[in-house]
Amino acid sequence: MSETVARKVEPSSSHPAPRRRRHLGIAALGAVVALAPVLFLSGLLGGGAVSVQAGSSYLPQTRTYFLGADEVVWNYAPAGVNQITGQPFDADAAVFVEPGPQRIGSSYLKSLYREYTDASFGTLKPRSDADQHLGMLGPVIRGVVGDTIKVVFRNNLDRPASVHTHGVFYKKSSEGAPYDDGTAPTDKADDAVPPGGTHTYTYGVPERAGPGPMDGSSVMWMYHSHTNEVADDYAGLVGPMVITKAGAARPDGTPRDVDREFFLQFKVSDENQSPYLARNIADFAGDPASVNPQDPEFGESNLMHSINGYVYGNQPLDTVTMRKGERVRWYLMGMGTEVDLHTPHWHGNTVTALGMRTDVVNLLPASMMVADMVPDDAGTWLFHCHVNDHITAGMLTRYRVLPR
Ligand SMILES: [Cu+2]
Repeated sequence: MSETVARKVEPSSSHPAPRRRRHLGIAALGAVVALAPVLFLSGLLGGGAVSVQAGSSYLPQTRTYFLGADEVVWNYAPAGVNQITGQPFDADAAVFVEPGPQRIGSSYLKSLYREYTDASFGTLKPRSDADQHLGMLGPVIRGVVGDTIKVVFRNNLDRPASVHTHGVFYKKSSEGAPYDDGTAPTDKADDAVPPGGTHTYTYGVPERAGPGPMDGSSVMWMYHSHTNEVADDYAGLVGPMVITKAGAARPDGTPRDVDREFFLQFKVSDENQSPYLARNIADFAGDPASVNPQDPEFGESNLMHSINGYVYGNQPLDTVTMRKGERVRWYLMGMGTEVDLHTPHWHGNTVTALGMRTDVVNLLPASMMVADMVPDDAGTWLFHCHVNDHITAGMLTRYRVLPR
């Protein structure tokens, strides 16, 4: 299939044509097993001695998450209007969100990670108010340096999938990625969990998975399916992970010196490369038989310039609300391909990131960025990718700072 997609009718001055537009776009905390109060854990998962902050009284735990990969119909624009302008979608926006005879519109079948209450995978764990902003992302998986994290993964999809994490310590049986690594078949059950299958991934959290010398009290990692990595990403199988310094965490693993955490993924979600493209055409286009998947205008309409799966400010504002003076930590991540160069910009307030004061940070595919904000300016503020083309295509949201 051609991956070359030309932009729909745009002045050549601003969009020289032809252009390559791959614009794509846990209590579960179940089993919490307190081990002995240790300052040093030896042989964690075979990873050798792990220092757990001399002087800390932190009791390392095993945190267990029940993670399903589910088929979900996701609407990138649930409000049905452009919530940045406060107006109905204009012609530029309609390309991406309005259904039509040869348009899928704003709803697509996706594969999403969702959290369940237990190993029966019969009951979804309700998302807390604090997690409502996650949108399309999987649940936040948390650990503290010294912990062990277990992810019990159930594949409810019709194709193989996996869980591959960044940052934490894993053996080959928990890497979640198939390639010729010379390992035995017993170490490959994690690579591609079959439809209906279950696999338990085990991760150590040594010091090298936690905050480094220049970090704050917590760092971000990500997890995603790595069985068919590109298609799995465009299907939507991605989520955030946070590791907090021992001695700096609340019992639930959140950093004590932070009042609110937000996790936002900037991605041009290319629905043309989703494994569900044919089904999405059949289910959502007005006249499926007339759709030509190679048509550049059709291709363009499926490039969803989204933040957590929302376009044109459709992320509910209530879910990204904080108070003046609170200690707010933003965890941002990129994903995707060469069009996924994003520069998230906060209006109204500043952050510190990488030790510097700024109000714009940089994201590339699979970048992870932590930015701390103590908002001093109340109001409803724009938060958007500063890449011009991405602004036009809807990669914008809002955040709200209430008075103290
Ligand atoms: Cu961008």
